[in-house]
Amino acid sequence: MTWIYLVLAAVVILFGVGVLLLNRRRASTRPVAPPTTPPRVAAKPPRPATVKPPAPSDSAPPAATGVADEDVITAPTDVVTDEPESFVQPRFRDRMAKSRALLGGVFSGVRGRAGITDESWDDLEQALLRADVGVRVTNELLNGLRLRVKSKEITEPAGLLTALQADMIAHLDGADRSLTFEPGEPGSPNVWLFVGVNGVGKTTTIGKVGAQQRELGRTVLMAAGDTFRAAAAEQLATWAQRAGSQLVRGSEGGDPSAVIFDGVESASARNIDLVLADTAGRLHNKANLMEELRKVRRVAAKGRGRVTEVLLVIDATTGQNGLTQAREFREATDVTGIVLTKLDGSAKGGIVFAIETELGLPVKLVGLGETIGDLVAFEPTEFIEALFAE
Ligand SMILES: Nc1nc2c(ncn2[C@@H]2O[C@H](COP(=O)(O)OP(=O)(O)O)[C@@H](O)[C@H]2O)c(=O)[nH]1
Ligand SMILES: [Mg+2]
Repeated sequence: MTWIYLVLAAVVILFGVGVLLLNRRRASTRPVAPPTTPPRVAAKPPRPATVKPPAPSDSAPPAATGVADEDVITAPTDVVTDEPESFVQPRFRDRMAKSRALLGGVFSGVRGRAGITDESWDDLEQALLRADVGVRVTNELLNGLRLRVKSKEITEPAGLLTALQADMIAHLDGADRSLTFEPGEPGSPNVWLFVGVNGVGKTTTIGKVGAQQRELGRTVLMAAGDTFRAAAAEQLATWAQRAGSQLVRGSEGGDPSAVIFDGVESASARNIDLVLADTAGRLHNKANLMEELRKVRRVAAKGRGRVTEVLLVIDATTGQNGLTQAREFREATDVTGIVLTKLDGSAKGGIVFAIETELGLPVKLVGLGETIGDLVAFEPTEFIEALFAE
């Protein structure tokens, strides 16, 4: 008889274990909603994705050539719970000493004269041109002021400088500088693409933007589309960790479009709000690079992703050279805005005028340093006041 009891007991235990396992499995396949206010947990490094090198394809986007499941770079990490490092944003006036040094001396020279003389006009013209404001805008600004001096509306050097400051602000005012984020269906992430030549600060900017967007309560995935060097993905991985974001990366030399495609798919599957897509700033030749970018753009919007920003990153220290590069990028992709980096290290802050006038694109963000908080929204009034500050 005892053996009957033993068998019965075994059956009951097995049944209990079965029910337990079943419940577990159900719980683990349940989709996890993205946290609206992310819970505080200790920072943990994003687990690097296991990667299968994508099939080489230079002529068409992977989706168009039918990316087989096994070609897709394996999905990244757990749902984001990590918070970004905390940060403080600098003010323009704290970081623009170089531009101010260039203009400030000239302004005080002009102010120190008894009246408005030919030298005053020459000094102002020289200073604006040296600050890279550009010939066109410099002429526009000074011609307007000349008329007002002629009509005796302005009679004093101090008045001239006040008017110049106001005109410079007015010149930049009114542009839409907001970053477009369209809340939509769950599983349909916004994609912001970052383009620009090598070394301008794309990867660093993505890190900073990621941290800011996480602060706004959005979940973020970074896609390491710069497959040109392995170190580029490493660098982005570090930023993803600091910014509390997920990461999708491919293999060195792999197809950038495939990485970005997979980034968007991963984000979509995990209801992540925003994909920040990094790209390479150089390829074997310029035509190649531009074709690559067109492809990346197409592929990013292929699935459920919506490309709502294409941000062209320009290094402020390169002055007018940056403008020539910018024109090529604008022709290759539909750029929606400019990120002007390294304004802290540049005396050529006037490039903002040249960019907006020559390219017809708004400067949306400005880099004021190398740390995670050193990216600010572009504010014309604060910017110009920083240039004129004593
Ligand atoms: N001073 C300063 N340095 C910056 C800024 N943005 C980026 N950098 C530096 O510029 C260098 C190149 O940046 P990176 O993001 O790798 O450029 P990428 O090649 O375009 O991705 C790095 O040393 C960054 O720290 C900025 O706003 N100010
Ligand atoms: Mg980079």
